[in-house]
Amino acid sequence: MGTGNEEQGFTPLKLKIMQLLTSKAVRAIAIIALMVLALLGLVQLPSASFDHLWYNNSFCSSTPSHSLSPSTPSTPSRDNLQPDELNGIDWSRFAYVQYVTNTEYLCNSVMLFEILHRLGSKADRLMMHPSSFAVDGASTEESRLLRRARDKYGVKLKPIEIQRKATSDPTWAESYTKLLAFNQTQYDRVLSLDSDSTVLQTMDELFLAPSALVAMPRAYWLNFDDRILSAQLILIEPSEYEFNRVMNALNAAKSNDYDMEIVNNLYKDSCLILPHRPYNLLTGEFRSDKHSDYLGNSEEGWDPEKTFKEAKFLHFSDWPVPKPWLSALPSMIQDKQPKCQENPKTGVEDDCRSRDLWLGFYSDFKQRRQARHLRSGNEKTIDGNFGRATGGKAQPI
Ligand SMILES: *[C@@H]1O[C@H](CO)[C@@H](O)[C@H](O)[C@H]1NC(C)=O
Ligand SMILES: CC(=O)N[C@H]1CO[C@H](CO)[C@@H](O)[C@@H]1O
Repeated sequence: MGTGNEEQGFTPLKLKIMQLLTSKAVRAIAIIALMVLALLGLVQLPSASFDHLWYNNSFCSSTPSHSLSPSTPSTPSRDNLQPDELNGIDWSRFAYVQYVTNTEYLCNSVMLFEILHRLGSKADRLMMHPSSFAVDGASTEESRLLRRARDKYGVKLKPIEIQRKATSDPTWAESYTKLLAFNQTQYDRVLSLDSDSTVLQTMDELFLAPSALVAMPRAYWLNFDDRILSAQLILIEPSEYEFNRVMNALNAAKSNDYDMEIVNNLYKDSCLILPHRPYNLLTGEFRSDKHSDYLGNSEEGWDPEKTFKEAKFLHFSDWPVPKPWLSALPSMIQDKQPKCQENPKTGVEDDCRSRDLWLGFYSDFKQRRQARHLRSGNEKTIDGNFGRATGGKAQPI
């Protein structure tokens, strides 16, 4: 019985282990463990190549990639392709475009193209200038600036006829010329920028926005309920058909309907709305005490530095302060510059960030313009053309 006892003592234990090993729970655990191992193996191997594709952002590439379709021998080696080529983006189909009607705006336009060049923007740069401006073989101020734009900043020059109408306000009489951007059908898409502005960051990504004949931001500073579109920045798909529509609207326009009214009438219900934040900031925002229209909500506090950092396109608009290439009286600046804000902790009005940024916008513009004067070696002429001679005429927004 002793052995029997022993055996009896041993056997149940062995049996228990056997039973345990074959029990549902252990089988289930084993299966799960195997599955986890298998999954880890499966996930690990391809993950590197997915990362690779994702990093190169070529998931939606029109160019087939190695790992997805290895049997395309005619495709150039992926190592020889730039990321943009992998994405199938041909930036020469797109252009930043500006129109110029006089020497003063020519200088502004060259300054803006200089920024786009300096920031390394990828799309073409196209300047529509009066055909009366000679480019080569002349030593006029205009030809010097046009050659600088072409040779230093890679700007393509397009001679055009200024579009005028006998309108009531001469400030805008030539602004119809902007609408010639609709006629630049050598491009799939153009981004028209007003030149009384500063580009703070490139806007190449706008050319890849969903297709729309016209895309514009709102004039957020105007009456909110009117939902007016701002023509300071217009993304256009040029076409003969749309150009004819625009020209017909121009010919039929009333004397106080300018480029902005024309594009609003034609596209207010069909255009793609671009966020005015960050694509259309006014310098005047830094003087305002109400920021909810720009911010798009009333909860967010005004942070001038954050606004400046996120903005891509800054338009000079501070009526009655004159545009930055005209000289304002020091008393005007003193009077109209942004007020320093009260620091809630100390009660002292020592938060002057809005004012410092605002003064910086103007001095930056002046300095860049000045630098251009000095480099021209022809300071007197330019000063006569651009500077004090214009008498600081202010333009309303
Ligand atoms: C529009 O473009 C066409 C083709 O380039 C050109 O012949 C025509 O003169 C342009 N129209 C205007 C008003 O610039
Ligand atoms: C063509 C290209 O840009 N290839 C890059 C894809 O991403 C890897 C890094 O994940 C780079 O090493 C390649 O140069």
